[in-house]
Amino acid sequence: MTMNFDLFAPEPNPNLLPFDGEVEDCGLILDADQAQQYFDYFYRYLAWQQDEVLLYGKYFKTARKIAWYGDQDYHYHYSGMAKQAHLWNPLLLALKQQVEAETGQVFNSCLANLYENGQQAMGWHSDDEANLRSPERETVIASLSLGASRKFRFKHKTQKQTVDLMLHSGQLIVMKGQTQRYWKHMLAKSTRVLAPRINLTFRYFYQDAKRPES
Ligand SMILES: O=C(O)CCC(=O)C(=O)O
Repeated sequence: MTMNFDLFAPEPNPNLLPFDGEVEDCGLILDADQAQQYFDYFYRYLAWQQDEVLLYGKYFKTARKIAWYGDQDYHYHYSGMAKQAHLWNPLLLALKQQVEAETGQVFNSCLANLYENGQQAMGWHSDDEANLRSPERETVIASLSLGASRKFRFKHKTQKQTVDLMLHSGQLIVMKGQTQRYWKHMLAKSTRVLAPRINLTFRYFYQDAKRPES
């Protein structure tokens, strides 16, 4: 069964998921002008670079670009790939503080994604790496959209349930509780979307997490 949250003017909703996790839709936390100004600035000034992913034993550069920022120059090594966070850009830091005030959560990093158009997307995955988990604190990821509206989807890992919603410019959702454990998410492709979109995912990164692959 698919639940569809396709409202054009998103209303806050405390939980979009039917079970096994929590995705809070905080609605629009920026008005259209603010969202556009942030979009224009981040599009121009964040340190965008193509991401590299390992698929079936081969490295690929993604079409979408990423930029990673944090309280420190965190390092992340995964399957032979090394990534390093930049120290906060001042405007991104101000927005992080606004998101912290909206959500009551603390974040120490932000992974930004840039999709130039609807052909650029992100496949099914969950953000359940060891560096995002702690026995003391549940994984909370706040995701802020800027620019073109895009379809975002959740799929339960063992049941047939899916949940779809449109993400609009200025809209904030928060993935928390058991969401990363039981659900995957993805950003769908669309031939109709020609405009770019930036997504900011505010996260808490544990630099010293023990990972089996490190
Ligand atoms: O662009 C989006 O909304 C999805 C981003 C995402 O899934 C991620 O950063 O893990």
